[in-house]
Amino acid sequence: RPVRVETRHCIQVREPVVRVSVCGHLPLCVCVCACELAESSEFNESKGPCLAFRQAASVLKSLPSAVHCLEAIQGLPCLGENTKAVMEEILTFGRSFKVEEIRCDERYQALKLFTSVFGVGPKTAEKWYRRGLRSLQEILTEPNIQLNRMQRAGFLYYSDISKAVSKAEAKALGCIIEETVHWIAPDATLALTGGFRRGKEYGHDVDFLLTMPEMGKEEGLLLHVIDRLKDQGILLYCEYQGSTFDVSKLPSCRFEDMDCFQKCFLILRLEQGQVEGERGLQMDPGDSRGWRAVRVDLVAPPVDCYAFALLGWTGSRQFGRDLRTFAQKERQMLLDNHALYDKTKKLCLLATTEEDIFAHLGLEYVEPWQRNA
Ligand code: TTP
Ligand code: MN
Ligand code: MN
Ligand code: MN
Repeated sequence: RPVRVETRHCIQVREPVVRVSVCGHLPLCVCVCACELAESSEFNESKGPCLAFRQAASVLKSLPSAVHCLEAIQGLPCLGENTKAVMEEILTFGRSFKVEEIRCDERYQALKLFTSVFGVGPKTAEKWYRRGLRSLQEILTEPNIQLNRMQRAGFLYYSDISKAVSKAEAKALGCIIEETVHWIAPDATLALTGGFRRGKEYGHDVDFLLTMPEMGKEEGLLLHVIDRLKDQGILLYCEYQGSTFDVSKLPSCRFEDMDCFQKCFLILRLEQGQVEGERGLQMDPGDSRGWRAVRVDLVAPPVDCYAFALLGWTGSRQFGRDLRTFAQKERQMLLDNHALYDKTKKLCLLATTEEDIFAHLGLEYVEPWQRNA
């Protein structure tokens, strides 16, 4: 399958490289390094380098074949000096000393560990590190640490929610959510978004978008869904955010991934018997509980924002970033999860489907599975 890297338009349409062994595949190996460098830059609050490494990682991920020399990557976009240096190290020594140094760094290790807890961001992680804390156990036993509700849930379900969610598990959750939503509102529209809509085999959570055919009817919908999940005894944790949506605001490109729709970040209890192919099987050897905790995100935009929300929440993050950059740089348009604003015409362009949005942008439609940038 072809990989299309459109340098002219800033958008890189990339395909996932599946089933390649990391060590035997130089671009992927460097891709992993670039991800670690991005993460390390993020911990150091170096936003520019962080984005540059993420972009480099994304381009490398899309290369379909082996790279045996630096010349082979000449002309490819987004591969800066730092990334090339890593690649050169790997080509010469079979390893990158720069990346190995980062991997061994005490601060990097601690921040990576702490931010792996649901509800813990780089700021909190840094605070704990500065207090001399290094392990999760130390955090739990340190008397002066106040965990918020989200972090307490993060620790409580740590082993479950740090385990990848499989496609079968996502499907089982889809059935539960669908039944719950349609029990409350039979005419509600429900869509799977996030990584699983992009065809990924595994994810860190399962994302859903729901809306009502009539504007305004979606108000209060999530609260009902949450209540119903609680009644079924499967709601382990819920962080609800009401809508702060303001129609009069122009799309903002500084928003990054945030939007103003009502949403909730959940932890649900999934019975192993509900997962296809796992009936009678144990999810985890030595674990006979018969259930696991799974992270689920629900978002409920008003119907006129549905297509934009679907595009935004389908991701990937990098694909969304590329698309917004393209809209702004090449089309003088502002795109976010709510709307598409044409700065030249000074109006918002309406869309009921993702196809409409790509058409407004003058782009060929990109299938969800091609958005794994
Ligand atoms: P994620 O669930 O974080 O990521 P993912 O589904 O692509 O991958 P994973 O397997 O790790 O779950 O977010 C899904 C998409 O939603 C992502 O492209 C970014 C977008 N998003 C928003 O638009 N707004 C938000 O507030 C959040 C949290 C995510
Ligand atoms: Mn997800
Ligand atoms: Mn994620
Ligand atoms: Mn999510």
